[in-house]
Amino acid sequence: MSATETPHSKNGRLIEVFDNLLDTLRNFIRENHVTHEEYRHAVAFLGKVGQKGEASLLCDVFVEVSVDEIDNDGRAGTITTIEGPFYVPDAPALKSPCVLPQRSNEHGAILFFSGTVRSENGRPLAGAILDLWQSDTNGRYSHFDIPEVEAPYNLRARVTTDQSGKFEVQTRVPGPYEIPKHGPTGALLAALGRHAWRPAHLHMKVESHGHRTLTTQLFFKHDRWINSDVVQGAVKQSLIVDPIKHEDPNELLRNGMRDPYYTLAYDFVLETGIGEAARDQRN
Ligand code: MBD
Ligand code: FE
Repeated sequence: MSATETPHSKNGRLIEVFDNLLDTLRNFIRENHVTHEEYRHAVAFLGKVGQKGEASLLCDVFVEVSVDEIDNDGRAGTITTIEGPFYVPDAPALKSPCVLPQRSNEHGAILFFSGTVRSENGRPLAGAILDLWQSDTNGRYSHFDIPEVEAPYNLRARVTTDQSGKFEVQTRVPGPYEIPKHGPTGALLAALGRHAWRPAHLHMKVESHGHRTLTTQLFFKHDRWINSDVVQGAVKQSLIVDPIKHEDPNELLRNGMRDPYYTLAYDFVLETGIGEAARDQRN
């Protein structure tokens, strides 16, 4: 160990937890009398998960909820939920009000998503960043299910709040997401006799100087899968919203809208404290 390394350095942490992980795995093997054939089967499965690029998908579906729970225990402000496998950093930076990047023929009902970002004490946070990402109406994520060259950062943006901490974004209502059936994660779910659907959702990271970054999602009340998310425990009551549908022909005409559209208002509250970057530096 060099002089600058402490027991809290990355290796120190690895050394601290690895033995325990091994103990847990070995106990699991003994308790369940895992056969050598089963062991080989599991190793081959993990190989396929890597080969098909599903490491994050598999882990996020089955275990990220526990990491979110323990890492955000006792946290103030808006409740968190998992990040999932489809976040892409460095999405286009846009100033509110704005329209999320989308294809010229983007399908799905238009959604106006607005709200205020506040601190724990109620103070509106001007210049906060709402980093948004979501699937399209068919449950497809840009850069993953839609090739990046076809639609770079489609339905992704980092939106900056205005002087009063408000944001207003025009996007599309996302569709439910089904984990691909042809991959190992989908095959595992099928073998377990479980469906592979997530209810439609909007993802966001909300950050502001001097506050702890919030990673969460919003879900829709009337979604077919709202009570049976394949990611068990990811949907939380206070994250379920019910956008207002606007379909009165006169109202549409007045607002220059061709088709019915939705509006959604949701405010975010950030825990006061140091942000992720400062926390990393301290550790
Ligand atoms: C998703 O869209 C998602 O958000 C998670 C957590 C897992 C699989 C697909
Ligand atoms: Fe998602």
